[in-house]
Amino acid sequence: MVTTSGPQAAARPVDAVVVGAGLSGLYQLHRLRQLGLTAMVLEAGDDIGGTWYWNRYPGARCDIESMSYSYSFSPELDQEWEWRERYASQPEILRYIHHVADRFDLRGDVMLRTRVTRAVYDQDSHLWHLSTDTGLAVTARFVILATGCMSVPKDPGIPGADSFTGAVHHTARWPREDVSFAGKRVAVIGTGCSGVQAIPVIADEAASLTVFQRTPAYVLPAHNRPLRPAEIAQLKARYPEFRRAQRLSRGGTVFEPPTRSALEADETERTAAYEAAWDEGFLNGLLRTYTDILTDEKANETVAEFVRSKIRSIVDDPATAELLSPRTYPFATKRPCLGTDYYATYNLPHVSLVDLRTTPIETITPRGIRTSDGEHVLDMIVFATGFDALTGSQLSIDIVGKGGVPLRDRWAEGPRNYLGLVTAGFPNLFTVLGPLSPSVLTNIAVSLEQQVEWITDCIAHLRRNGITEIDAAPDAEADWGVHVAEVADRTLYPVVDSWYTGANVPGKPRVFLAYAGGLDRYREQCDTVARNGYTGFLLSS
Ligand code: N01
Repeated sequence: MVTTSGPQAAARPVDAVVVGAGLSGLYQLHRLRQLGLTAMVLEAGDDIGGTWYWNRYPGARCDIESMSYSYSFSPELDQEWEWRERYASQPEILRYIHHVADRFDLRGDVMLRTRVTRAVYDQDSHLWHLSTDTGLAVTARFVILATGCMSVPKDPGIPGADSFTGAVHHTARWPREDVSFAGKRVAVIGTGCSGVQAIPVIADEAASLTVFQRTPAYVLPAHNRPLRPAEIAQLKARYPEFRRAQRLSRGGTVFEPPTRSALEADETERTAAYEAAWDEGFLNGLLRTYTDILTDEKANETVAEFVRSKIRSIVDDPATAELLSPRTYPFATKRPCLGTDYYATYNLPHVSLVDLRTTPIETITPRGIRTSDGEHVLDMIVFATGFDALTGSQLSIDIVGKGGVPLRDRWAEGPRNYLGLVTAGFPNLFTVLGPLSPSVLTNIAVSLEQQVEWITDCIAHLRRNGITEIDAAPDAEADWGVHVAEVADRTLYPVVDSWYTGANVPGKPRVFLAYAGGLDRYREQCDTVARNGYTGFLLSS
């Protein structure tokens, strides 16, 4: 009954199609196979790796420690893979993903260079019909969107971009071949995590680097270094226990939760706590010093000012230090960044900073970038301008559910789904790391395993019980949306324009896009739903 057709049709039928061959998609394939399902992964890129395939810009590196940011499902894999650095570089993570694909023999079911363009649900047969840009058509009972939370680069929308005669690159679509900056006048537009990682590396080689900044980031030092054999051995010895702790944790990383408000501590104590966190070099180190950094503006301001004091102590020119100091939004309400030598880079004589708040870009010209202050002549422009996050990758596929309703219409006022997993009217279509789930607020390596395992168990349950369709009940979906918003409203997140709220993309509905209640609570809710027979879902045979 389940068939593939079209010019490059695969010979075998599939029960499930997974879209995307990144960390989520590959693990989903592995689990579906273990269940005895036939599954195929359709991947737009010409190799596996997802985020770590596309984001190969200079300096790209994970900002969660390597021994935490990796699959936990195989104790053997944990023991045999040896991470080299505290924070793994993009090439090292890509090597790891290739190793996993080989070790679990996953490549045979991955179809590369195949972008899913349309998915239409047939209500009578309970099957999804997928079309791709190669002409391949696939029919499957289940579709799992493992399309990533940051996979559609945002159009920076700067006029004249096509007229530039030099080289143009986007950090999220970096070419596979080496890009040389030697002797070049380079511009970077954007100072989010991608720009922050690329800027010091580009500055190392370029003749000149001009950074065009609209909003400064809070950048914490990574203190990256090679891992010592003894510490690797030590963690490997207790990996099972460590992995368990990660799974039960709030955000997928293991730490001692804070117990006090920042406002209960005096300034000396607070500064000591912040200094210790700064010296440790964890992305969320400062966030974890006190309980209320993300919920109380006054508490938050104590950290924000601490970071500003660090910027002033590193950057020689006080005017530049001030421009680099975030003042328009609370700490961590836009994602903080982990950097290496980021602020010190601005002390280099060939590096300059353009503040787009006072001198906005008017246009890109054939020779460079013109701001209200004049033209900057350039050889290369690097866009580090971010993504249409969380919903972009799903809405870039023309998904049509029950009654011919397009997902784009269903989500016209923001994403709707139940548990971040299934949207009502789009049965048998699951999402991993999608909107309204913990995803981007957690260590996604842990989050994706939780969701993939839940989806796999759910599909197993459906098959065991002869159920052909699972859909989200509209009232359960509505309640989940309310819950996600309520939890977000207890924090400072929603007040800020960021990609978390969709505000970085013109015309995108302004909704807080992730579940801020914690992975531990989220897991508990998902497990309870499953244990009680998939409450809130509509099951039909
Ligand atoms: O994108 P961003 P990113 N003119 O949206 C500016 C993950 N990540 O690719 O803030 C001028 O954060 C924009 O300015 P503003 C991580 O989750 C992880 O850097 O909109 N400027 C901002 O400065 C991260 O948060 C790692 O005012 C324009 C920047 O471009 C997420 O990906 C590494 C502009 C965009 O920052 C996204 O990070 C890298 C315009 N027209 C990324 N448009 C890890 O380490 C945008 N900007 C795992």
